[in-house]
Amino acid sequence: MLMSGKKTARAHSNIALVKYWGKNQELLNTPAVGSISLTLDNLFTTTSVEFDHALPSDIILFDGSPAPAKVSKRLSAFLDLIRQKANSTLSARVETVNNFPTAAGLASSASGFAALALASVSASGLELSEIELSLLARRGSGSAARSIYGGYSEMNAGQNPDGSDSYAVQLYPESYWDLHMLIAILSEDEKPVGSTEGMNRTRQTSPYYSAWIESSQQDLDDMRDALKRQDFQKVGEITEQSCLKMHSVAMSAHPGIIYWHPETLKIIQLVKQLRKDGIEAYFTIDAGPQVKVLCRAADATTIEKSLSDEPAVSRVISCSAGPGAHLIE
Ligand code: 2P0
Repeated sequence: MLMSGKKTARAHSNIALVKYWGKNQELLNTPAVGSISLTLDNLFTTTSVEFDHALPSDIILFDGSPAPAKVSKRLSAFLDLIRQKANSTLSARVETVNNFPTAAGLASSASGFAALALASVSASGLELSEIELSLLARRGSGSAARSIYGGYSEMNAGQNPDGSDSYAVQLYPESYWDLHMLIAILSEDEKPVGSTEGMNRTRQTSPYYSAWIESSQQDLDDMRDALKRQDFQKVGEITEQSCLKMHSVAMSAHPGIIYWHPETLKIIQLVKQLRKDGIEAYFTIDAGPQVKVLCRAADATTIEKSLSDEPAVSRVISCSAGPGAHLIE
């Protein structure tokens, strides 16, 4: 292995406008549907990796403390993919820090595995293209494949049995359009059902799963077209519809998976009221209770104030489009 010392990478979270929910192959972590996302500037993970002869096994620090066993196991399994590529058996020291609550539906695994992919690839001396990095990040977490890129990205579900066409590409850079995403934090608790488990249960038990898969292709086509035309109303409408369909299919699993809190619905109603009042805002929700509000930059301050005034909202994180994964000093 060509050792390159300690390398540090930063990757930003992304929020899907057209959602991914369901896997084709669990081992290769290939998604059953494509997805389209916006990478966010103010939510990110910073990760350092150093491969070291002196280490008997991987050491993984998460926000300054030893990572829980489940997290360490998942990260070490990911590092095994790099070791395989680099033909090495060296253990690594990994330090990873999120600037936002972990595992509460803020896409921490997206920024986490994108940062880990870039840092570990460069610490091992490998040189990979963006597509190769996206393929690798996908093995850690499906949504991480999109966080390799800044701005607007599209993940292909792919068809190849080896997963080789299951990667994301950038549709537009962060400078393309001045959209904002306001994240209303309702609870910072860890979600009750992880995404991977939720997706598997949905595929195995929901009677609506095939309808979800079939209808997603049209959402992707429509979203690509709306982004191209910068048709904000259309982008917002598809975003809400894709979110509602994703949660409906998860709720119809057995046992049903409900990520929403009562306050989640309250914020949905607030967003609808804002629209009635002439302010263009659209909601989306991931595998957690938080509501993300998509809006134009010019309306962000007004909407942020409305959200902050809600007693259920503990804080609002205001984001615009963010950059792709990059190395830092
Ligand atoms: C998404 N989510 O498209 C969807 C919408 C959450 C709801 O991708 O199992 O952590 O690691 O591939 O990427 C969150 O799931 O799942 C996710 P795995 P991931 O953003």
